[in-house]
Amino acid sequence: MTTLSNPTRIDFLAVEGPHGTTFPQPAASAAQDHGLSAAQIAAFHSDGFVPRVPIMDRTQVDRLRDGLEAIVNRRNGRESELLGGSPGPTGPITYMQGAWMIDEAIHDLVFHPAITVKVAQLLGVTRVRFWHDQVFYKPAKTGGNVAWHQDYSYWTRATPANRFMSVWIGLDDSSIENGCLHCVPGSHRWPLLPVTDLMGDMERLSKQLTPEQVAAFKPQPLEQPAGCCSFHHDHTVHGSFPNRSERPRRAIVLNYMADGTRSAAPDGDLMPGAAKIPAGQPIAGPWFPLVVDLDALN
Ligand SMILES: O=C(O)CCC(=O)C(=O)O
Repeated sequence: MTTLSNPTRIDFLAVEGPHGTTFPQPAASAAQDHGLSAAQIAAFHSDGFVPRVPIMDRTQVDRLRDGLEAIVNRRNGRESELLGGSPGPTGPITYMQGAWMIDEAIHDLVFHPAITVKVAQLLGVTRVRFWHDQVFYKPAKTGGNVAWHQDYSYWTRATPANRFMSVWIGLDDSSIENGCLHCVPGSHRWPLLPVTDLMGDMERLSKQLTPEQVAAFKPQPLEQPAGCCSFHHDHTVHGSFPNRSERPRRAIVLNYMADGTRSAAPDGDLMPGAAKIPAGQPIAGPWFPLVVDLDALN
């Protein structure tokens, strides 16, 4: 168990970069060290995801686990600032948004170059902004499934599509037994499917698929050690099965977008509590910080 240095009431939204020392920024010259290989980038474009990418060491994993457990057990003290979901335990999955605003290490993970440089590469852009965070915490034995879905079907208030990247970060070794993430290879080329209830049953999406999509529906389990992440495209169909194991399966998901992505929200509301961004305007500001600028690093 590491010691938490999480001073109360730091306005993390005002801190556009790491606040603590868990995830230091590299010297500009070292940024290239964080890139993916050509084979990984090719796999992403072919499959719509890249699994098992190491991004942190055991000390960093422990610090994130401690921060997450403090929130889930309501020891953080700022749980009321969470945006969506609940610190739990509320059901088969504890789901929340906004943990990055109340825990220093989760905040700093958003800016971790081992993630952000790769996101820029996969999106084929130099500047990337943060979109939002999510926690999917499946407790031992009782953790439930996450129904098949495409992320962009939830994000049509921002435009255009194909400019977003989801990063699934495991805080535990994840396996088929404890409900690892599954992705459907090639589904990033499918059109946008209707929204399904994330906590609904796994059969729901199949009713929306064409016979060709049903034939191509071959989900791949993304088993990976704690401290690794996977990247998936905003149209990649993904989901996960229940946790049947004796250990939890905890994950933080960070969602990013290419700089220049615009609001398409008729009322300007992109995130509860955030300043409104009228439809047509670029998404920017403290809720959506710039996390990497490769031109500035090179
Ligand atoms: O953690 C899971 O099982 C689901 C994650 C997910 O839906 C996502 O990364 O968008």
